[in-house]
Amino acid sequence: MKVLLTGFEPFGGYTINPSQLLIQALPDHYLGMDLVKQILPVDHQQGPQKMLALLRSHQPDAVIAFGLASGRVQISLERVALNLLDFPIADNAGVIVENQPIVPGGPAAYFSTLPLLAMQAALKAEEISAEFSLSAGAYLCNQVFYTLMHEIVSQDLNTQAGFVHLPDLPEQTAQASRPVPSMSLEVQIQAAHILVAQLGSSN
Ligand code: PCA
Repeated sequence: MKVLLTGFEPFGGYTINPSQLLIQALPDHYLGMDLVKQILPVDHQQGPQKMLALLRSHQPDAVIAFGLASGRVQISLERVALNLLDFPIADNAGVIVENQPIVPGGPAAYFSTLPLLAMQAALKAEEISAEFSLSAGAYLCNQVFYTLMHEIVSQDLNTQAGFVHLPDLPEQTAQASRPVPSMSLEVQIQAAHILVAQLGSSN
């Protein structure tokens, strides 16, 4: 089984992104699976293009895309990708896209096909708190998530796929003027292993 795992480069004034550090820390092989690990640019053109190129060149059996959602308290298992670009801040190319579809005329939304129930239960069993989320936002993470699901459905691929948002790392929040929740990289890396181990489960 081949699994594509992606993270994002830093954006929005941060110098680090937990999803990048997490991807870099994961092994190349785990539980008999080959893990293809890649970092995506926070760029409304290059980010989705790179995801599509990776899908086409590696033809993975499963994809878990990771990104940072600053302020989230738990590992957030995203349920749905929306056909909407409405950036709260500029991407790393300096572009803000407002109130546009990702795929004009495309479906309003796609559901994750990852085994989210099994993933949440497995995380909780290891005392890592995890929630379901009904919004991956309207920025790059949602754009890459929607692009990924749209390609799988349009090409009729048999690929399990979805998106997971991560909390900030403690070092990202230390200088904040108000309290911001965080989760250590060590726990986030453990969570990623648990999520990968659940691939192939049916729910
Ligand atoms: N988080 C952003 C984009 C890159 C990332 O790590 C988002 O939630 O859209």
